[in-house]
Amino acid sequence: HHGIRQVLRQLGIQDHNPAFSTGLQWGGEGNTNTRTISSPTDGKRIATVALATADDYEQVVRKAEEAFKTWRLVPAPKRGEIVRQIGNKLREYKDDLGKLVSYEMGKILQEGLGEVQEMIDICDFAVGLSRQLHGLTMHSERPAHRMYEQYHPLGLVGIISAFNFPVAVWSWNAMLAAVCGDVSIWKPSEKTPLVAVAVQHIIKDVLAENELPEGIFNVIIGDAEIGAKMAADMRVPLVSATGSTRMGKKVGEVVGARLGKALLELGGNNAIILTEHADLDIAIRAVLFGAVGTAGQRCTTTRRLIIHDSIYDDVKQRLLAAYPKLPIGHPLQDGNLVGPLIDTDAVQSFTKALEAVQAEGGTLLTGGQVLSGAGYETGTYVQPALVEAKNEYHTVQEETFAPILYLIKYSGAVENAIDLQNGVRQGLSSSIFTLNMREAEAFLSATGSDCGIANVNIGTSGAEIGGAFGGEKETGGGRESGSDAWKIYMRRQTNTINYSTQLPLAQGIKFDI
Ligand code: UN1
Repeated sequence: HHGIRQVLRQLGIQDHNPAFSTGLQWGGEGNTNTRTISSPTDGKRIATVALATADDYEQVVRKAEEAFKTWRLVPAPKRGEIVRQIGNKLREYKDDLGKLVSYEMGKILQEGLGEVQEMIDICDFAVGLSRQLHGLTMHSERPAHRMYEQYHPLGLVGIISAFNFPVAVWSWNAMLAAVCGDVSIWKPSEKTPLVAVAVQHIIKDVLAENELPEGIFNVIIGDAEIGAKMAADMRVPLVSATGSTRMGKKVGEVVGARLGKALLELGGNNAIILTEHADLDIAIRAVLFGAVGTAGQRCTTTRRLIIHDSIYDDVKQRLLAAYPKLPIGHPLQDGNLVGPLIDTDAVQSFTKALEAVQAEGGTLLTGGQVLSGAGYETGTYVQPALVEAKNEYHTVQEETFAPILYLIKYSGAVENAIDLQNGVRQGLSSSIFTLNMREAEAFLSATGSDCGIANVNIGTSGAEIGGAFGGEKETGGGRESGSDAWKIYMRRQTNTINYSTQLPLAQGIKFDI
């Protein structure tokens, strides 16, 4: 069925998989604590993984510390060469990895392949970056003095990734960290560890072919306790965590208490504004991809649609026509656009949010059912929901990681829509559809969207890797992927050099003995 056994074999997934890898070695095979991974698509058991112990964690950190001593001395462009080889191997395995992402996580194959493409793209980006880890030079105020800044490798980077992008978000962190001279320890989501095992097999081959030491890229499979260890560990100067705001607050607090660096990419409550000047033909397509793509389980998923009252009924009718026609089913089956939710807990959150929003006065327009019958036996497939609601409803203020789109009406000027869009605790992605230049520029201005991502005539999801990715407020403030996001993976040093025969002091201070 869908050739999944063949894919697992190609990717080196065993029936029982080890708990950790220090790059060249696997370990923790015999651990008694294990987890069975079943596909949300058909409920079938895929394989088991062992869960790491506290001792395993220690072993991984020790190997990583050792490897850092070597890796930081490898010239950055040579580190880029290793990342180039990883990118090439990912190209070779793109089909298999895409299928495994799809089967283990539940996103449709096109999106699984897209996720692997994001990994390939960030590898290319990181290779170029490996020759561009630039600092600035400044003019010293003192004669015969030179001043400049440089970036040095930081050390061990902990990467906690989420189930919804089980490999791409890790690669944004790990590939940048690698060219920056850092070593990484990856804790994948315990819901999607197999694709991490698969990627680690690929990395392991590249490390072995290049006779690199143990410990440059590590993976450790465990529950929240392993994440908590990493957050508290002084030996890990940077912890990058993707997931819920609840999780991020805990990680941020613990890392902050030891004054480590935390890169947080947490919840979103992303809105699209449709003004009276929107090109609705492209807007509706963007809304559909944003709201039901990945079954509403992206952190960039469109959760709120803020619609001008003059076009409200038209938009509502168009969505009401499209929603019942959504092809929902097995994500590896051609033609399906909506796969399952990750598990039945997620289905429960979906159902509960719909009950709650209706109790607050919202109107369920369509969808909301948990699907049953042939092909839907797992109880993880749902009919995406459209709900008429008010922005201030408690339920609308929360991120429910499921396909619920709230329709919210505004009247008057675009500023009213922007107020609604900003009127939530999260600040990841935002978008406006308008052909009116004044509206678009107002949305992008200092009094416009308060999000880390603000798009015009493009939806909230599907960002390119070349830009910095992340958001403000409860989204956590971190920036990953493109632009100058690499800087957080390095330590910055300002250097002033005196080549004169005098010792002039800055600020003209006289201190003669
Ligand atoms: C996420 O959901 O954590 O912009 C990342 C997007 C994707 C990445 C999403 N490129 O939707």
